[in-house]
Amino acid sequence: MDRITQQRLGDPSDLDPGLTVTSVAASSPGSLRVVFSDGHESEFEESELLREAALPPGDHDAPSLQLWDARLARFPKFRWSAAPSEGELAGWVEDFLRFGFIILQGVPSEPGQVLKVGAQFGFVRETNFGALFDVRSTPQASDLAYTSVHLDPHTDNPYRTPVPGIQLLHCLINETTGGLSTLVDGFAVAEGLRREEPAAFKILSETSVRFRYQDPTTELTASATPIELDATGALRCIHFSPRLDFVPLLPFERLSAYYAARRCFDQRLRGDRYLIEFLLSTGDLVMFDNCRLLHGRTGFNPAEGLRHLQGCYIDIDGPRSLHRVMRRSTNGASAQRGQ
Ligand SMILES: O=C(O)CCC(=O)C(=O)O
Repeated sequence: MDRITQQRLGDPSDLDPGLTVTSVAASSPGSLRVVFSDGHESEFEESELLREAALPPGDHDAPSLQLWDARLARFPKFRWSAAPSEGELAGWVEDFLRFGFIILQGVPSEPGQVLKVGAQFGFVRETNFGALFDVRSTPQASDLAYTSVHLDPHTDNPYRTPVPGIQLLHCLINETTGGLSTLVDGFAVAEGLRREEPAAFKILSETSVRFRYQDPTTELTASATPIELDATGALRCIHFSPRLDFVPLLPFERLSAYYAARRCFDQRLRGDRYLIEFLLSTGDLVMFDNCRLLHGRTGFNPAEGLRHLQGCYIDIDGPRSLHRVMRRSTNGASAQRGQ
């Protein structure tokens, strides 16, 4: 093991498969001396071995997810600052990891500001739409987001590999009476489906559908199950965009079952039980996990005035890394104080 990088210098596959531990003895308080059958001896911290052995797979050190529905009483909303204190930033990140979104208020309504907020949490992910994209109603739009129509809850860019992890939308101006933002906790909806309609849940987690995007210079396509699970059966990512999915040719019965399941999921995503609706006013910014939450908006009338948001994507692991690094400095400070 390299002491500085904490990375292994040797490959475990090169060890003798018959290698065993021949003795373990306490060498000093809290330390163990382990002798192996090839004669190698090593010193281990007892607490480190126990901590490592107890780790469950996945994001064990992130705050637990708090699944929510339309009854969500307190929106995770904060006053934005260009130079937040460590405590403020920790609060933003923790609520983001718990609820899958946060709303930041008081972000200066200047073009490009969304990139500065994105950079506070991680690395901006550029796509064919640019590092930053303008969400406003335009003629000849390349995406329905750039019109004034109502958008049902969807995850962004399911045709991209990997999908953008986190999306930020910053309101520069909204002079219309419509254009309300909507969010749904896709994980809460999927867990509800797993409990109440297990056959629908199963088919949506086993049937790959194709998503496609094309414009004059770009053609992207990717396949994914609408509900993606990890090896343990836990939810990993929702891939759902009612305007972009193409279902493969399947035996009739399976296709009918798939469509029934899709309808059931979609009705729950759009229904009053799970959906929250709110107005993004000038200076408000919403940041959400594009693997867990679905977003949309109500339609608006551009004749009433301007509605202009700017958006960007950042990688999914930025806030998770930030959370660990901040905990590391808190733990370090406690250790230094002898706690
Ligand atoms: O206009 C909005 O509020 C959302 C637009 C949207 O869905 C998107 O940019 O992905």
